[in-house]
Amino acid sequence: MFKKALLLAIVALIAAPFISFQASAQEDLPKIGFLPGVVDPFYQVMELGVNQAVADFGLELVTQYPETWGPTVQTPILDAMVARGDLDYLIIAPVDKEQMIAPLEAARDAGIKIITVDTFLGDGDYINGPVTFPLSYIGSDNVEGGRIAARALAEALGGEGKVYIQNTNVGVSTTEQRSQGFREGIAEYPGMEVIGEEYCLDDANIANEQTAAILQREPDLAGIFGVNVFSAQGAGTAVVNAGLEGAVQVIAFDATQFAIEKLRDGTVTLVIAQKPFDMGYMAVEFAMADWRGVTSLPKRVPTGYAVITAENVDDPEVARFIYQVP
Ligand code: T6T
Repeated sequence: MFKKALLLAIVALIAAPFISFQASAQEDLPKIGFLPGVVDPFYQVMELGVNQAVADFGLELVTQYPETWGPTVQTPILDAMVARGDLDYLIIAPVDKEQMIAPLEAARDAGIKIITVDTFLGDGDYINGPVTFPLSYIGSDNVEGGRIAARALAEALGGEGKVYIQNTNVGVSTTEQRSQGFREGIAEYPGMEVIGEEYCLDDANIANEQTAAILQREPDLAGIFGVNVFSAQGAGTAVVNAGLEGAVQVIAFDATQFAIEKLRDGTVTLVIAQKPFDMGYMAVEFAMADWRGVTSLPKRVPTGYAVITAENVDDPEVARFIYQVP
C-alpha cells in the first residue's frame, strides 16, 4: 500500500512540469504589433529584443517598418495595423510627439494597448500628462545623453571652441531632447559656443552636404554633435572628405559599425550607445505582465547608455552594446 502511494507520488512529481506546460500552452495569449520609427541599425537591434521576448513567451508578432521617417509614412502603417483587428498590444516609436497622438488615440479606442519605445508622445510624462494613455515609455534619458555628448566634446577641446549640432527632424522627442541637453552642457563652459543646428530629415546624404557647407563657412569650427545614426554618419563623412579627421571632433550618438570605425580612426571622439535590445525586450515583457494582470508597471523606464571611447571599445563589457545587425 505504502509502496503504491510512493510510486504514485513519484509519477505525479515527474509529470507535474509537463502538466503545467500544457496548461500554459492553452493559455489565451496576446498578439503584439511592433512599429519602429524607420529602417536603421538602432531599430533593427530593438527588433532583435522584441523577437527574443516574443519567442520566450510563445507569442504572435506583426512587425511593420516605415521606409522613411515621418508621420505621413508612419500613420497609414499604424492605421492598417489597427484595421487588422487582431492586435492586443502595440509597441511603437512614435515619429512625432504631437502628430502621432491622434492616430494612437484611435488605436487605443480600437482596444489596442500602447507602449512607446525610444520616442514618446506629449512630454513623455504619462502620469501627469498631457498624454497619459500609453502603458509605459521605455527608452533612453535623451537630455542626459545630450549633456554627456557636450561634456565629452568640451573636455576634448579643452573647454574652448565653436561647435555645431547636426540634427534630424523638428518634433522628434528624442533628438530634440538630445539637442536641449547638449546646449545645456555646452553652456557650462564659458569658452564654448553652439554656432548652428541643422536638420537633415534623417538622411545621411543631406547631413553630409549640410556639414560640408558649414565646414567651408566656418574654418574654425572645432566640434560637431551628430544626434543620431544618419546625422552622425553624414557629419563624419563630411569631416573625412574635407580631410579634417581629428581637427574637427565628432561626437556620434548611436553605436553603429560606421561610428565605431570612425572612432578607431580618430574622426569620432566618443560614441554614445543606447540599449535598443533592452527597450524591445522589456516592452514585450510589459505587454505580457499587463496581460496577466500586473497593475503597477512603471510609466517610465530609462534604459541607460554605454559610453564608448577609443580606450574602452575593445572591452567586451562595452563592445556588447555596439549595434550588431545580422
Ligand atoms: O537615435 C535613434 C533613435 O533613438 C531616435 O529616436 C531616432 O534615430 C535613431 O533611430 C537612429 O537613427
